[in-house]
Amino acid sequence: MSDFSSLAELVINGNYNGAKDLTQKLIDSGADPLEIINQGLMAGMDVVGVRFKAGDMYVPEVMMSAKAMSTGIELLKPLIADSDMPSAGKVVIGTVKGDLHDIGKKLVVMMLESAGFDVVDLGVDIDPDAFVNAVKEHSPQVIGLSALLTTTMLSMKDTIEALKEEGLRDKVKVIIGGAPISQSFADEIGADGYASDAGTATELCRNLIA
Ligand code: B1M
Repeated sequence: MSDFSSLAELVINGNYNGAKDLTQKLIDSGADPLEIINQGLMAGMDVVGVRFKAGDMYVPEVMMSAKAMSTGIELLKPLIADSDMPSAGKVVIGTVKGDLHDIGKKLVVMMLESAGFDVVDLGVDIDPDAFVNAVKEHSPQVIGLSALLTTTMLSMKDTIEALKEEGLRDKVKVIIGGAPISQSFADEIGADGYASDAGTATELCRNLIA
């Protein structure tokens, strides 16, 4: 097994000390930092995304993998010029107005960051105007809305309407997710996509940006 495959395996297993040591070893041996990211760390997180989606990995394991990934990234960041740092795109994300649930949303953030997206996490209880302002400020390609309550999912529709009123709807893709959300609800309110879990959300963003 190559060192890159071993690093991917350490990420999959959530072994952050191992991932840190092997990343350092690869740096010391002169390996290209971007190859360490793409063929080692990100390759591992891609597998995590697939396994999580299939129900073969659970939330605490995914969090350990994300920690292993970011431990390696922290060592590599100073070696990579900002302009060389691979970015898959920019996503603004938040839990909608009236809703304080953020565990799942944080998981989506971690998976997106691990996949190379720049993520602006607005937090929880975000009203439509705040989403609109964030789109104006950050110009993301995708905006992600999370809701865990049947009473707050309607705020997703309000947010899409607010984007339309400000003439921003054509400039940004809207994806939605959370336990009570479904594809038919996404279709009903005119969202660009629905993801049932963090791995699918990452795939969806990749597809929408491509
Ligand atoms: Co609340 N809660 N809660 N809660 N809570 C639920 C959601 C509930 C189903 C429990 C129940 O009754 N069985 C119920 C909602 C009922 C409904 O509306 N259908 C409920 C309720 C009623 C409430 C309160 C109203 C309770 C009260 O005060 N009377 C209150 C509301 C507060 C508010 O938001 N205004 C409340 C409060 C809380 C806590 C604060 C105590 C806490 C939240 C802590 C926090 O998040 N920081 C809490 C919790 C923990 C839960 C449960 C137990 C767990 C939610 C969770 O974190 N799941 C939940 C019951 C349950 O789901 N079993 C419940 C784990 C997480 C990884 O999954 O969030 O689904 P999930 O995220 C997944 C996917 O949905 C998806 O990807 C994630 C990872 O795979 N996903 C996205 C999520 N967002 C996405 C966005 C995307 C794409 C995918 O794109 C943008």
